[in-house]
Amino acid sequence: MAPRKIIIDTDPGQDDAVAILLALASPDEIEVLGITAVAGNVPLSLTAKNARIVCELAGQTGVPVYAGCDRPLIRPLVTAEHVHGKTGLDGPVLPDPEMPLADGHAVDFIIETLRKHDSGTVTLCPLGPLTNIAMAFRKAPDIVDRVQEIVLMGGAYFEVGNITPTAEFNIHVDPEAADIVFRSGRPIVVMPLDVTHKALVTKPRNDAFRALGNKVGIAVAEMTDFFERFDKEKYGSAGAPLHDPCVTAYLIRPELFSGRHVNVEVETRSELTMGMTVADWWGVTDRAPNALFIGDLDADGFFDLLTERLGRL
Ligand SMILES: [Ca+2]
Repeated sequence: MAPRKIIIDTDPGQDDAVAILLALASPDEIEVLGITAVAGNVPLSLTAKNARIVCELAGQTGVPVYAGCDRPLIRPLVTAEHVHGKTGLDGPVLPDPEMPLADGHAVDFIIETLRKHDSGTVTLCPLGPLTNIAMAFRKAPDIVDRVQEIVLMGGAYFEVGNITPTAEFNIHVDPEAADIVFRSGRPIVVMPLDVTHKALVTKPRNDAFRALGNKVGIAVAEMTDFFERFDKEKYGSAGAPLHDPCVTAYLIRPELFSGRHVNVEVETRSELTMGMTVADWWGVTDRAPNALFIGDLDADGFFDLLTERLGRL
């Protein structure tokens, strides 16, 4: 089977970095057409830089990286340096990128790519706030039906929230954008906190990254060392959750994940619960299902896959 064509929309972020590395290490299954940066974990200037740092770490400087929206559709930007550090990629010492940003705006790249390829052959993989994707859908409504699938990290139901008591960061930062995406009518797969909080980098798993001995394995181990202090303190968990790599792992081995096809709507009005993903997990409404909402994963299978692939870079 031909590899699946994807665009990674991202706000790196250590876990974004691992998600990108996993994709770039898996050319038999995934063809990365381009990477589009968005403001999120850190401001756009840093996410656009970090995306290129990650491509260079993977030795793949031919992947075009575009800068996109520098703020949410209508709200001021909220960032998460308290989790990811000042650079967004705190942990390893990595050189500034030499590869330039690609010319043009990320939103136009998304539009042109969807128009250029056969309808139904390009999957969008948002790993940050959904601003770029929503802007593209608004600017060029003709592309919406051309999207094969949207596989995204965001939201929560049982885990409720991480940036507010009821909202996950990516959705909270730009709830209006998330609302546009969830109403798009395209097939959506959601990796909420409910599953990503089960993808924990325990010490033996991080030791396995380090033991790969290559530049990538050591950098990922060092990113995790930094990233884990936040979740260990907050949740008392056994290690850092690898949120975004759930998206790229799903593209390679969907059988590692399980969930329910349910209705998911985004709260955009209540200041108290802004950005909450209201998932009808128990089927108590007659609202039509619009997303496969993932709830569980085979964590050992996930980390076996990830470690094996990082070893290829
Ligand atoms: Ca992210």
